[in-house]
Amino acid sequence: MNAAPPVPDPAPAPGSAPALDRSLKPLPKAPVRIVHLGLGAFHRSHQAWYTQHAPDAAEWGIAAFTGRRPDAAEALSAQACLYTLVERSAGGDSFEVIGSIVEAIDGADVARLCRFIAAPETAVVTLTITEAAYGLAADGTFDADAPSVADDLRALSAAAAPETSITRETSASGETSAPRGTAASGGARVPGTPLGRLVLALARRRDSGAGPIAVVSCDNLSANGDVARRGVLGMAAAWGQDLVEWIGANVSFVSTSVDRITPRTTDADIAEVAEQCGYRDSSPVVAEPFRNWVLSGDFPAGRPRWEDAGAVVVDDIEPYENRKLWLLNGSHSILAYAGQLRGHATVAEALADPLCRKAVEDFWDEAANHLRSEGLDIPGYRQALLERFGNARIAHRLAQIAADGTTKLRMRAVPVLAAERAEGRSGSGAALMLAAWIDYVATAGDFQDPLAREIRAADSLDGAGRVEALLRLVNAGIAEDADIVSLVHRLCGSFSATTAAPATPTHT
Ligand code: CS2
Repeated sequence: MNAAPPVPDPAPAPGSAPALDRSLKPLPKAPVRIVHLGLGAFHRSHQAWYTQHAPDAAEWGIAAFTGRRPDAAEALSAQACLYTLVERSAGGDSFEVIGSIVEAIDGADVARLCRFIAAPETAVVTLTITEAAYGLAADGTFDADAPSVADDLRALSAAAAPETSITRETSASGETSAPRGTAASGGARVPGTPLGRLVLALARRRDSGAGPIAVVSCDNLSANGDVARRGVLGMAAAWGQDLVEWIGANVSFVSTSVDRITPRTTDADIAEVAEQCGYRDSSPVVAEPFRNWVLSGDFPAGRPRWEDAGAVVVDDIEPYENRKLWLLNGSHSILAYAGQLRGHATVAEALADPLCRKAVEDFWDEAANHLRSEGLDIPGYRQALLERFGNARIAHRLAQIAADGTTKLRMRAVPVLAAERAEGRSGSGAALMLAAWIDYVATAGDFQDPLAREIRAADSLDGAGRVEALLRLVNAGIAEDADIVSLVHRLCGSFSATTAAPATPTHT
């Protein structure tokens, strides 16, 4: 079997373009050995790319499940799960068909998820479920009271009861099927969160005797493997101590740092693929040429040789993770909030604004004080980021990055702020990121955040009380420090559209 990247036939005349899957020679599909939760553009530009480029790709197919909606699975399934990766550099685009995803499935199809995870061939579960989906409270502990988590805890506890049909069905045949958000036939509700679904499927794996497995978080969280473990064990407690113990002994939680800028696909991208490749692809994905994957942890049932495709396996992931989370994601958040306040729409536009650029550089200086491990090459990393962010052909929308601010700022601003203050400095660069977010939520008509309701309530207060209430949603510790509250309060208003930029303006 050969899972090497397929090569399209010569392009047909524009206008009569066949669908992508029809224009390729039929491809052998690798057997499913990886299950992915969170089928979105980033998974397709990153883990699916690494899997396709591993030398043993022919042995490792991915069954990818969507999150909230079935759309991505339907679109991909309609073209045999093949899609085009458009690698977009400042100089031009190149195109590659990716075939490592072999099944694309609606996340609500928990029966299929249970079947795949209970199969002994399945060795790895990867996750891109977003930072907000790990069920963490502002203090980093598992938040059993969050409404979607509480629903799933009830669902899992009901499913674990021997008399419920969900248990009978999953243990007898591997089938646990119910329409989205409704009860399974015997009355037990199917979990709706990714981790709730994963716990149900892990219970099935335990019952089937398929043995140990690795869960690999690919979300932008520090110590994401530990966070995933906390979330999974928190959910599993509702099922019972026996499952908690089985997971403790059989599930390895791998931490990773993932990197590849992947803006949302636009209609223009779809049209470009049709024109350049000569076939119709409803679901291409656009990404920058740069990619990076650092992994740390055990794979008890094996994994593809991702390191031969450029992934890096390390014993201590923390320095890499912090470098990426603080320097890349942290500055992304500054640009997202400050940039939109200044009227910009994309990362490249915001970076070209001297006021935003200065905020980024100041924050980087602070973060660099705490990135001291050997080999991190912070100057080189910063320079590369300026080039990556400056790639204006990648229209990376600030509105996309601005989502889920409470969860993201907890990882991106708070650790640098705390580390700076612990060394006797103000941490004003990190505080400015928080201030920009506070100004942004006041002006943004609509934004996505797991705590959107609480943000609206806090935002209705005034003055320092408002700042304190908003900071509390990010991290209780910073809200309780009067000096930090007053620093952030003073920095609010720094990015109003009329604030004068330093010399050499490039922005109108
Ligand atoms: C971004 C990330 O949306 C965001 O929060 O900061 O998605 C970022 O583009 C990726 O982590 C790049 O690897």
